[in-house]
Amino acid sequence: MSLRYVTTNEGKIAEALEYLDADVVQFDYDYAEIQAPELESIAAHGARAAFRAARRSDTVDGTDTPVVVDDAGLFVEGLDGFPGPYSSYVDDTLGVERVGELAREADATRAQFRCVLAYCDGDGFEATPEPVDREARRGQDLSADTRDAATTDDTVAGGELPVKLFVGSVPGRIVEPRGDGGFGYDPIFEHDGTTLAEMSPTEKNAISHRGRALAKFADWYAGR
Ligand code: ITT
Repeated sequence: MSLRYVTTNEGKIAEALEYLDADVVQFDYDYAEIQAPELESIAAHGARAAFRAARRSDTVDGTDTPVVVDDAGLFVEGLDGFPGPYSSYVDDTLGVERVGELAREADATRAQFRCVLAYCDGDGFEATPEPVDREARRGQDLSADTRDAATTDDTVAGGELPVKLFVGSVPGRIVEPRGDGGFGYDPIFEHDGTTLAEMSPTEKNAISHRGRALAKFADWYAGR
């Protein structure tokens, strides 16, 4: 059965294909990202929304198609984790080079990249406890969660759709842009003297946040 990799970013698909021999297809579904301080909640929420959208769009032989959402972010330590879960918005507004300048001007160049993969197939399995900071989300869109829990079509016995999370991270530092490969923040993120944009896709996968999360996911998925 094919696996839908939920992203609008083709760079992510290219990296994912190196790990997953399953029949992976890109599911270009731009799910509304909730505002939350950690990637885990955003990815889990996205996986449930994407699974429901995939189920609406087609059901192969009466079997639901599994989905995996990939949410990533750059966390600059000396800037309190900025841009973190807002990396996409900040890329679109300030731009990657400006983020690099801000970090260097503040002499805050230690950083890490994090990636969270969230898997959902509509079946019951031992889900990952999902950290949700209710305080931070007070007044935000809690209604979606309430609706999820209340709609029988979206639930399995015992609660809302289970989601399994796989996390990967890589430490590094922010430098002046170098290299033409990769995408997003790759040119300003250096690991062991080389920016991610200077690495081949295989070299990046071997050390990257996504590669680490994908390796864990591929292991688990092979046994499923
Ligand atoms: P989707 O949400 O559709 O998957 P996106 O590119 O917006 O696409 P994210 O929200 O996960 O994906 O990414 C947040 C930002 O971080 C965005 O600007 C990406 O380009 C960037 N990013 C994600 N993974 C990256 C990686 O491996 N290397 C460099 N930048 C990355």
